[in-house]
Amino acid sequence: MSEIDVPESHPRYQSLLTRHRIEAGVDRGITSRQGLIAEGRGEAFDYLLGERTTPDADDAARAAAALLLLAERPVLSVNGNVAALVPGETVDLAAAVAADIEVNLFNRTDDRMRAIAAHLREHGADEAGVEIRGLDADARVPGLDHERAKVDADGIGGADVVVVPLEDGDRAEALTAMGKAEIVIDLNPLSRSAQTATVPIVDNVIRAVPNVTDHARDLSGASRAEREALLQEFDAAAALTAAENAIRSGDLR
Ligand code: PTJ
Repeated sequence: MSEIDVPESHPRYQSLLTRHRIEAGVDRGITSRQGLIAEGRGEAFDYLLGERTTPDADDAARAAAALLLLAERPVLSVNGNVAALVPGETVDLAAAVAADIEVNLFNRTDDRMRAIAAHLREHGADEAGVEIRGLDADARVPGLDHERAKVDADGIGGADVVVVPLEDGDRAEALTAMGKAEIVIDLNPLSRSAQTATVPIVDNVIRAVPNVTDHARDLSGASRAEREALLQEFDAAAALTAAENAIRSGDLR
């Protein structure tokens, strides 16, 4: 048995675990109620994908790992859904690629910012030497007129590569305009964020984050040239088309 009293062999195990984590996130003041709706939207795409990491999503995860290892100042952006679904896994990824984590919320409140930072610390951020940012909010992303514009100057503000999971919005485009590269994790290949990403990963964040970590560990001994070659070979437009085709031909059973 696991945290949801359902055996891991249950055919809907992953989906039930995901729902449970989101519900618990809302109860703890980490996830917004809109996060429940966002989860439902994601689940529909995941259902059509067969709730699996496709080979194309796996290639994207490897390219993302290469990009993070090439980065000088990588930052993983975390919202209320990501904090509820993959807190420990996000800390593990940050540690594997020497990234900071920054809490960045669409429905920003001081209470939620603090609750999420505390939740990430409970999942080992301090022990792993991972910095949790976002509370200073002493810089702005130009061109955004909502709360996601608030960033830390020494976090997302100064980053060269930003991981943007689970967000159908205009921030990825605004970050590109600032000269940053983005890795977007989103189950909808047509979301605005996925469409503008340097590396879009069309996969459930619950599978994608640990997968990028595995690739990063695997690439830890690779040379700069090898990492650059991986990135060069990656074709974002082709990856998005492959994901869309997989979803459109997906099975509804
Ligand atoms: O915590 P906050 O205040 O920052 O708010 C976070 C949410 C997620 C509520 C907010 O960003 C939002 O409303 O997002 P959207 O516009 O619903 O976009 C969420 C995107 O993530 C959609 O394209 C979904 O398909 C996708 N998605 C949902 N669940 C998952 C997912 N992608 C990957 N893994 C998931 N588990």
